[in-house]
Amino acid sequence: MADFESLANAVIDCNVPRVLELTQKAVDEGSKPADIINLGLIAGMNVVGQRFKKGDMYVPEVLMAAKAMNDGMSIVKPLIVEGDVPSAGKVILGTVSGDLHDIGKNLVGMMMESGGMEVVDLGVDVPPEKIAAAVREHNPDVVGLSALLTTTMLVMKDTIEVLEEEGLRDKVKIIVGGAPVTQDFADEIGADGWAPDAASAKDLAQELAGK
Ligand code: B1M
Repeated sequence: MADFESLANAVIDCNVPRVLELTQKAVDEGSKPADIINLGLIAGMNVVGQRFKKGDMYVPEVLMAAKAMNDGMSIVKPLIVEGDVPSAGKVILGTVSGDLHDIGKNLVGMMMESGGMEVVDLGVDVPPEKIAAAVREHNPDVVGLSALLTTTMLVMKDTIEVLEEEGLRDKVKIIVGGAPVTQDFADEIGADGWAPDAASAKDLAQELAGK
């Protein structure tokens, strides 16, 4: 059997050459793509998420680990047959209108992808109407909104109102986050959840997607 534990450890250590070597070895030995992803690459990234949550790992290390995981994924992805790796849910993600901060939002997206979720990232400065259009087009389980400014966090409320007006609110769960955003604020604007960091956002999105 392939050495999935060493592969997971190579992701945790952000060791790209070792991730590539062990992923290729697992493929050559005939391991299933789903096992390489779940028992090796994602298992490693899950540990990274837990350490980040506890403050034992920092943003640059998480970004490097995510890169190592993605490099490994690029070997396995072409081998995946549809249905091999069930999706843990689909998320529309964006930084709200007027706000250009995307480092945290990108980290949230990486964590969600590493947790097996499909992420449609709309980028930064995303107006409510664009979120509504994306909900109609992609039919996601969860909408994730990020804001870093005390002024732009108010656009989260506008976004929820537009989704309500367009009859889309009940089709999705909405989660919010970013430095100035709190659980109280999330409750006040009628969001379904708030997460303080990227790893918690992934856990929350998976829980709300219920897959
Ligand atoms: Co800006 N900026 N910035 N900035 N910036 C802050 C946010 C600020 C606190 C700095 C300060 O004054 N101390 C301040 C906001 C003050 C306020 O509103 N109360 C500020 C300001 C004022 C501004 C400008 C207005 C400055 C100016 O031009 N006068 C301007 C606004 C531009 C705009 O958006 N329209 C501006 C511009 C910029 C840069 C472009 C230079 C750059 C952004 C680059 C980029 O993102 N590509 C920038 C940066 C880097 C910062 C700081 C220094 C760092 C933000 C960051 O990336 N943190 C920031 C000060 C600070 O936070 N120390 C600051 C790291 C990141 C990993 O954390 O984004 O919090 P964070 O994400 C976390 C969690 O919040 C959570 O998970 C992430 C990972 O754990 N999270 C979610 C985030 N989104 C989530 C979504 C979820 C769940 C969790 O669910 C969907």
